Amino acid sequence: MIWNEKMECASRDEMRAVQTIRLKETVERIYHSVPSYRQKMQEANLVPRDIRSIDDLCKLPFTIKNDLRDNYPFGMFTVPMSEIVRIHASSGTTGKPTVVGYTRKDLNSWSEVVTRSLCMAGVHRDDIVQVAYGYGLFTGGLGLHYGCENLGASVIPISGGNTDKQLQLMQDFGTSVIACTPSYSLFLAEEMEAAGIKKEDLKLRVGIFGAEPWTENMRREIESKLGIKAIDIYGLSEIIGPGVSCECEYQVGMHINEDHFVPEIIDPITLKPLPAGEIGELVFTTITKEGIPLIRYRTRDLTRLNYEKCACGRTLVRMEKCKGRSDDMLIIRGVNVFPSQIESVLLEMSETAPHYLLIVEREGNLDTLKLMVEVQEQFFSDEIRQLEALRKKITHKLQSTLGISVDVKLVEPKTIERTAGKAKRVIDNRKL
Ligand code: DLL
Repeated sequence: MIWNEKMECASRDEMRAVQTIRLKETVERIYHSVPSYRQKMQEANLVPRDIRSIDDLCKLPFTIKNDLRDNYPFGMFTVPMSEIVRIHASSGTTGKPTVVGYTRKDLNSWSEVVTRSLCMAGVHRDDIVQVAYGYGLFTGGLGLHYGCENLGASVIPISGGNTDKQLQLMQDFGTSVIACTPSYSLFLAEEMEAAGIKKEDLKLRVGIFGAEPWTENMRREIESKLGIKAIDIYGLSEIIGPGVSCECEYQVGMHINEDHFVPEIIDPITLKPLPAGEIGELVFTTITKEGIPLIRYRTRDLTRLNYEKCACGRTLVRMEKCKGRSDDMLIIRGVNVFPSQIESVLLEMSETAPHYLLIVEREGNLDTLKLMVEVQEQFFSDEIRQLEALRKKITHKLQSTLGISVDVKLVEPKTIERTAGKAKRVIDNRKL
């Protein structure tokens, strides 16, 4: 089923007309209510009336994650707080998270795009959807939740983790759709095997997987182990959360809800737009958002766009599976982690030196993050108890800053390799 045929199957001209009207409104709104963005436009010698059509989008200045941090927490909101009905946040590049606010209209648009995504995935109102993305500041849980309710499916808001309970409810409630990170779905499959539960014993038929990159090989593995169709869903909290784009049953690219989020692909070095079909950095402009509309937000995700009509009948442009990032953000068990966040924790402590190495592995189907960090000469001790106390302190600080557990290993001063050029801080051994 196509949820909103008018928008999802519009002709290119119709779509561009809608985008033009909405872009102009958005630029007006931001220019008059976000001083930092107005300043950027002034520096580029632009006023809102210079933006006459969607083709003028490329004249506008970019927005980056640091702009949100510099205006922390609410400085980029364009409505008074009395209009904001929900706040979410995701990791920033250092200590402070990136905060986003939604008006009631924003929440409705969000439900709309998630509902469209679920329909693309072949989910319908008779389905029982187990939402195993985290509920909380992360947008995954609540984003999927309201989309399912809007569709009329039965949602089980179990949130992430608690694998035994996940499996129990899956059997007892007859869950037909699972929504979680792709790596967690493989973990569930492993645990099922260990518990002697066969895929034939379950009613699962579709998985809605996103929040982290995954490959076609992983898709095949998930599909065969769980006996389901594995659908890729993409989004980021700055733009709205999950539902920015999603695959349809044909699984050849994710349809972008471009009447809400206008995509561009740019060269991350020259920042110039690239022609359709070339791989580059994905940039989004939100054109319906009220709480925190963003102009030309650089996602740092690398992909390419395909404007051909899809076999499903939708004309919404498709983005390919993400090919990586143009920055150093890692996604560990669905949680965004910047090496710089870890560095700031280490720099705050007098006992550690800013020489460290992060090692990411995939053990079974779960990501693990190991930190090797040098202890300062004067704190390096022969007494194991003291070192263990320091290790625990770092582990605890990292857990509260990043929201995930890190396996900390203290090493002697001057043992981590120094390089003359760019330090290699991260070794990612996952085969993604
Ligand atoms: O991960 C929103 C989300 C929740 C999407 C549930 C899908 C499902 P953030 O925490 O802000 O938001 O992280 C956004 O995660 O820029 C990508 O790098 C990555 N990402 C999200 N979906 C995918 C995907 C949510 N399907 C960042 N494939 C994005 C690859 C993804 N990477």
